[in-house]
Amino acid sequence: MKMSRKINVNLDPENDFLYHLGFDTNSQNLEEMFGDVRVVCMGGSAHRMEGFAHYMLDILGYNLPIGTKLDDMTINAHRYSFFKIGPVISVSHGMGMPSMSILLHEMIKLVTYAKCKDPIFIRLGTSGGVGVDPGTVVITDKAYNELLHNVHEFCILGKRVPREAVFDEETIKQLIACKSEEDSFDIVNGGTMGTNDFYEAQGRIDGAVCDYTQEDKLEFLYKVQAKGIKNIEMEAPMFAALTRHCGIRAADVCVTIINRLNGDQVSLSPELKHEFEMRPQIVVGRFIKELLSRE
Ligand code: R2B
Ligand code: URA
Repeated sequence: MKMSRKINVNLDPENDFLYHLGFDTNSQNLEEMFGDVRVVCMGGSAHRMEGFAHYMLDILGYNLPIGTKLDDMTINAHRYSFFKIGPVISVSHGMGMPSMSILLHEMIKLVTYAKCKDPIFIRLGTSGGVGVDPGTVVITDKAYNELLHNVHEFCILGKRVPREAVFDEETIKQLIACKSEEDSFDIVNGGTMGTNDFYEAQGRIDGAVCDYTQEDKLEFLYKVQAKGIKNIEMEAPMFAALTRHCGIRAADVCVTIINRLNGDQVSLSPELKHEFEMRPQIVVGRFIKELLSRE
């Protein structure tokens, strides 16, 4: 199914500054720079997304000319870290919806100005599992806000605006099909709750303050689980809603680093953290290889 792209009619394609990326349509030819992009991969940490860029370089079998290295193309903007590996972009989005939404607005404008054909946006993240084993990869179908509604609700011009927060069905199916018999981890499909805070909004009792009991927390987490929600993170509703609103295919692929029904503290060894963080990369890497092999 072809998605139809909806974009702001106020934009001047000849004169737009993607301020937080440090690109502009005035002095740069974005079509020449990015017209070949098929997949935009985003993740919270700059370090992880640089690692993913190297991983993609490796699995796509690209060789950099001797004496060169992968450079952060947005280094002068000092906000996100951004790498291009052939038709793949790997860019960090920081933590939470405000940070990711700024990146997303500018990335959607970038792929539009660059005339990219049906680009796919994927978030590779970490999350807290709800009744699933740590290390499980969750591919989100519906995103839920902190009130457990399947919308992203935020304020525009002093009014609450709810937007549908659903990811692209076809992309989800294709990502699930990337499971291999040899994998030592599960891939599950389900709901994801996205919150505006890591501690109280996720019902943790180990923040700097906590005005509820362990029993209140578990009552809430069981309610979350009963909705079909498999994990909790901090970006899914906004990501699903903004991409859907613009007609961009998107998917959220997150590994769980804790089962929240068993506790709050994340105490993984650096080795296990790295192993878990590689899992979304492995799945998305297979998805991209398969996509490019079909084209
Ligand atoms: C998952 O991990 C981060 C918080 O630790 C946040 O960006 C998220 O969604
Ligand atoms: N990221 C979150 O937002 N929550 C968790 O519990 C783990 C990672």
